[in-house]
Amino acid sequence: WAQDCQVANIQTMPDFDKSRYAGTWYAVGKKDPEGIFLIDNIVAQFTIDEDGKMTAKAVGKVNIFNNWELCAEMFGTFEETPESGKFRMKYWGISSYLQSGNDDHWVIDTDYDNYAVHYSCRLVDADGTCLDSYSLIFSRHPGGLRPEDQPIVTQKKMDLCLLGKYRRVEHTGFC
Ligand code: ODT
Repeated sequence: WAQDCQVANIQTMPDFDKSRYAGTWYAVGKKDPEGIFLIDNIVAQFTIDEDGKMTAKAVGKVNIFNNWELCAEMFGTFEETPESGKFRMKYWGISSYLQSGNDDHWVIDTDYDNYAVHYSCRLVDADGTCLDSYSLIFSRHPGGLRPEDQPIVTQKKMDLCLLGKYRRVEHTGFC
């Protein structure tokens, strides 16, 4: 049923626990949106502040002004929704020439200790499928996913109708 590709039918993490989610996540795979921003060396750090709200910092290599590679420092705040795995993410960069915006931020699945699958649909088509999405596969380990987590992540990519649309995210120490 999740494979009808309807955004409204996408299942997110049940009883998502943001405290267990806190800490550092290394992006190991990414499905890009239109007008890709973050390229590689993407590391996100989630924090729960004193009033229980989730915030995050992320770094990643970006290309701006066509040919200028730099390490972007980004910030995000997360607004909760009735579904614990679904957030609205407001984000901005440390500099004005970096992207800013407001996206859906869905945690599709995580075991908190090893892997996480993130998804965001920016534009829902008239037929209910997604016209412009991005998705990140995160690992707690900079070297990548553990072999035992790979089939789980592959299944989630299928549920998101994005199997085959991901690329590997390199970590070279650029950021
Ligand atoms: O790379 C793209 O093209 C889309 C990226 C959108 C901007 C990401 C802004 C990050 C804000 C702070 C950190 C949040 C962590 C987010 C985790 C996943 C989404 C990038």
